[in-house]
Amino acid sequence: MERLSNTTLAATGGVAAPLPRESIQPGIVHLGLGAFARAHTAVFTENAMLASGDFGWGIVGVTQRSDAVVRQLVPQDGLYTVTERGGNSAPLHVMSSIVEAVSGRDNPETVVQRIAARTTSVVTLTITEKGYRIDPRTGSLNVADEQVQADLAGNPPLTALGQITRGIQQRARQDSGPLTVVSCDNLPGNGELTGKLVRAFASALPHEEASPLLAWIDANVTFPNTMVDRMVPATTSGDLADVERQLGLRDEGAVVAEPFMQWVIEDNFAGRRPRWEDSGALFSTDVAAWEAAKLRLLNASHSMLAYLGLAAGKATIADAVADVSFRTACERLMFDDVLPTIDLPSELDAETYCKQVLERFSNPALGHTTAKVGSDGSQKIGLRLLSTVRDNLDAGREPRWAALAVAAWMHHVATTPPDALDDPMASELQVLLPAGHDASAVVPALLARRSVFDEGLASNAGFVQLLMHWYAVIDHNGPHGLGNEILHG
Ligand code: CS2
Repeated sequence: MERLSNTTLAATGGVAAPLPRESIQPGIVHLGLGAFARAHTAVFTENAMLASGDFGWGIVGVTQRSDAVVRQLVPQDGLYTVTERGGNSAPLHVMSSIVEAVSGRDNPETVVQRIAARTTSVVTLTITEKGYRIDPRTGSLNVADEQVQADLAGNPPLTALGQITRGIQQRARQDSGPLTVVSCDNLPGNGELTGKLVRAFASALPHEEASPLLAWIDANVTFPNTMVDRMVPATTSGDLADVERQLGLRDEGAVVAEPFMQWVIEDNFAGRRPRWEDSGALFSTDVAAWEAAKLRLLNASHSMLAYLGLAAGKATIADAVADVSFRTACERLMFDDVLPTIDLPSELDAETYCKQVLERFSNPALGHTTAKVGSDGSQKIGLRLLSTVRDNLDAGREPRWAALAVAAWMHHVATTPPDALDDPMASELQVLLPAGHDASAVVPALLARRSVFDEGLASNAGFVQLLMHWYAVIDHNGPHGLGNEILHG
């Protein structure tokens, strides 16, 4: 079967790319060209170009560690398809907003040049939690990280923060004008955090480089906060075969997603920006509240379902939420533990939001695996669950349900074979684990991991007791006993 490309697509006369390709000019550099970016950020940008007629927002997409997406997209002239799965799905869509795909690992200097180009006014990023290289003890850039050190030493930068900061430095030298850096990862205050990390990188450079760079950043670069939302599972070979049948062409870069998508952005841009509001993005002054709601309600219950599901042998999130006890655990987490600790944005109604989240999890067509959502737990549980634990403990309440989710993560870590744990901290976690996997051994061992649990949490007797209780239930009672304890315990 022929590959999707400008020429083959025109020849099929079937599904068309709606954007006039020849008119699109690059305007955005996107770091982290994974499935999420192609199904979310790129879709908002493409639709904004279509709606506004301003075609100056073509995307230069950069891959981080692997060049797989570059190999998928380059032979296809950057074209790929988005397939929606579930009720109210739109028809297969051919996306044409990616004008160049660059391997950040193999061509870091090109990345710096693209960020520095006068035509670029926005850098967006979806590099996942671990891509930020945060030192959990300081909450700032981990300057002890080997790769960060190499980037600081002046090698062609391989970390995202190194690429952005070196790109900005080059921009300052070339006088390329203002830049807005838009983080689209599930981190509280993601824009503020990115600004802090960029400044930390710049400050760690030799003084004669650092001070003019920091001054230029203050005057020319902004870092708006955003909240992003769309469930995007990993594309399977079955998905590729489906697309091939519909399109009549082979698309190796295809992505699938739920129909729902949302983007809330702080309107704090240093220069030009796409008219994302024309494609449904919401510009808000209250992004922190949106982000907290999404992270602590949706992402937290997503993680909970992943680890409970993994303990009970459920392959997908839809299978896990179909279990009435697991669904109840999610409801209790959201209503009893999370909602009392956050202020919702005025546009959100708690009941409706939580109901909608559970409906979205139930989408059977999506095939979002518990393994995928459960990956990188060491990077996720602090943001998604431990903030809720802390806030409840501080208020004198028992974080019963958040503790269940954390215990389920511990059980996942303790029962997954060492080489199968999908987590950047896998080896550090494995080292801590005792030989057996019962509660009294595992819970204290993992609580000792200071980059995940701070001293206050690790020594809180009430929290430790909850973890021991839930861990033992998961480990001894089997899925049925666990369900009983959730529903009637
Ligand atoms: C998920 C998220 O994999 C995960 O950790 O919780 O990717 C989730 O699907 C998105 O944040 C939804 O917007």
